[in-house]
Amino acid sequence: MRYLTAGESHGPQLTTIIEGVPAGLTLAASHINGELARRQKGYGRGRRMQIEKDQVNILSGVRHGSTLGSPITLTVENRDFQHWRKIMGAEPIADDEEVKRQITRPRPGHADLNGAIKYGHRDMRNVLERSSARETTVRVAAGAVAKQILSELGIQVAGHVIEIGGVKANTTHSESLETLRQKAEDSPVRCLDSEAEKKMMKAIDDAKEQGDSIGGIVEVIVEGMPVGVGSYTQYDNKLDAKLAGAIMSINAFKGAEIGVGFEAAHRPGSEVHDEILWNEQDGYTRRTNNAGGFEGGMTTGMPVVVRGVMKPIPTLYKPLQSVDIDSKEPFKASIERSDSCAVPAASVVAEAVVAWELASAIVNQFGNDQMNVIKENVRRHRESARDF
Ligand code: EPS
Repeated sequence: MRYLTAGESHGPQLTTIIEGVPAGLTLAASHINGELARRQKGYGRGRRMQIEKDQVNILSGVRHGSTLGSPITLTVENRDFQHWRKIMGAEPIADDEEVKRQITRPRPGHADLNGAIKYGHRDMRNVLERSSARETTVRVAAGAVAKQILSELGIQVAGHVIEIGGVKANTTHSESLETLRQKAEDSPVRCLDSEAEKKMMKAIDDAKEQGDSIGGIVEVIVEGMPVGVGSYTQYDNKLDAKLAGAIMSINAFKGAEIGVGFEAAHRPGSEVHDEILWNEQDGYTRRTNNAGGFEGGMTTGMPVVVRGVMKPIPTLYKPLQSVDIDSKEPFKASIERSDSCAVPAASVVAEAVVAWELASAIVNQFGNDQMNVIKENVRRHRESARDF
């Protein structure tokens, strides 16, 4: 499966075209809209999210609630476009008409300067409109389709926030994935630890008051993956590597880890590797899950645990030092409306990109035309893996 996205943050709409989704998958706008709404929430979001009411239009590839196997086109309207028609319109403007809201003072940490140099844009709006995290809207839409594939195969995905602005959540929890999902859903910062939640909200308030922004860490957990998805045979077949790449592709993400991740550097092997057990009901299991569900680039059948770190959003109301690219004079960077913290929303994006990679790998490995065939192949594979 693959998909492309298109659209500018303040342009008319965002679009994704998804190819390779098997025929016969149950899919309705409601599956996607629920995910879009989750991404819009989260303490620390700015005013833009009060303008947008993200709703998907399914324009191809689905008929009577079921996928056809043909490309699926999904679009989401940018309501804010009505305020930006003149600035973001596709039509040429008259020579004597001034382009409004030009940006010539790049924001450190954003794509502004590098993108402007690369594409030769003197107005850096031409860069920021596409580099904006608004694009994650349709990545979440594509992820919702992937989640639907996983769900039909009995695979569940949940995400939560484990750190914001240096406030760490207690992550020793033993709830079921469903309880974890529900708790995260009920939290304004998608955090399971109610003490940490309050401190995170305070940290966001403080950052906002100071015109600053803060980042954090999100975690995605996936239960029910069959064993042996992905492969050790070639670098680009390693599924854990694809997950790391997917996490790093989310706007403002600077790192990814799987299982104990960087912590493995500090532990002896006896405290890292997960001992192997077998019982008749579950087949092979592990005493621990330090590997985060991966060995040799393949799933172990234990829960997949992926974390990603998001840097603070680079658009600051207390702007950092920059240079005006026209005058070359030192200036404070441009001030644009922004969020003071988007980590809770980013955890929904992280779920989407992880779901996408896992669903793609399953579809590739277990036959990719018809959902029923994939279901049957996965069922048989689970059975033979248990008795292996
Ligand atoms: C973003 C800036 C803000 C955010 C935006 C990402 O948008 P605006 O410039 O319109 O205020 O709200 O995020 C979204 C629009 C979204 O849907 O998540 C940026 O510069 O990356």
